[in-house]
Amino acid sequence: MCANRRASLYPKARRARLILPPEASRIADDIRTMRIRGAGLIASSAVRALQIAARYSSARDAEGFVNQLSVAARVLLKTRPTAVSLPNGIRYVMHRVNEAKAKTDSVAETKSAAIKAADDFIELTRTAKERIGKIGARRIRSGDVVLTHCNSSAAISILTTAWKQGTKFKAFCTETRPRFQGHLTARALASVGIPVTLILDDAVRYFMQETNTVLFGADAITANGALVNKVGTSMVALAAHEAHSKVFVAAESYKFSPETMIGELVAIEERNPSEIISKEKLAKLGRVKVRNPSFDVTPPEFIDLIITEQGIIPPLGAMLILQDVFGVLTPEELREYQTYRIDET
Ligand code: RUB
Repeated sequence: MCANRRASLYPKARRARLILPPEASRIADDIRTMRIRGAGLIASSAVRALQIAARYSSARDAEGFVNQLSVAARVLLKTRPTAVSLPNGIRYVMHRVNEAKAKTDSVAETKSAAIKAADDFIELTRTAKERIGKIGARRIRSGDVVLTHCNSSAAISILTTAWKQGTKFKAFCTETRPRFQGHLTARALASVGIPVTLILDDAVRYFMQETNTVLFGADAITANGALVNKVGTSMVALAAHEAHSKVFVAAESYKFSPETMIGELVAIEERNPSEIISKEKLAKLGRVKVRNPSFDVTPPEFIDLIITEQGIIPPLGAMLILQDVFGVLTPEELREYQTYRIDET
């Protein structure tokens, strides 16, 4: 039996368990099933799982170690397709592992480079969110009415920081169907005392007349400054544009997509229709198809500012962040980035 044939006999999750140590495999499952969700947490959790795989590796030389880790990286990359922070986190670690391997054959040294890189990335995600909170809080003013969509820890960091600094404002949170992540945002904002009103996604344009600021998180920012975020974001941004409300995006620099510098598109995840309607109810509708994209793309024209941990940029400044984080890609680096792409795994 050839290797491919044997592999295809295992269901996906079971195969992942064979490649990743159990603790890491659980993290992969949690990302896949959205027990772990939100682009920032997806990235730091996947990197944590990669670190666990590094620790458990029984490879005898640096090359074997890197090969094992690359296989683990590929499994993790497949867990969710849209959050660019995930491949960027994996690349952050693998780039440093490859650099270490270029200098030494020692498996111990290569392993410790992997463990350190993972710790560094996780720390980066923590400090970036804190900085975004501080930088973004300056853009929220007393009397503002801020509308949020979905559940972004970076956006929450801005609003809770502003509130704790004494800025008095109100918030509208959309429910964010079909998975109601807006409830999480409403709870987080209300828990620090912010007056919150939960609204239907469909009521956004109705309430836009009372709103002066819209704040989104990001799953990805493209080279031209477009935002990929929870489905519905572009409709909210369109309503804000029409009403002349400000649109801010909170996005850590590792959410900027390097592939889009060379014209690639960000993959949009389509989830199971059962999140929208049960099989039984659907059957009663007759011959009806259901589609459930989880994200959409908001053009840069509808965005006023992107708040990153490096400072605030207009959407057309996205390239500055990309060049700062990734540099101008040499053909060799480009090959390495493309190794850790979601859709090629
Ligand atoms: C979550 C979502 C969030 C971004 C940013 O979608 O769209 O706005 O991921 O979140 P899902 P954060 O629930 O499908 O993962 O700022 O926490 O990284």
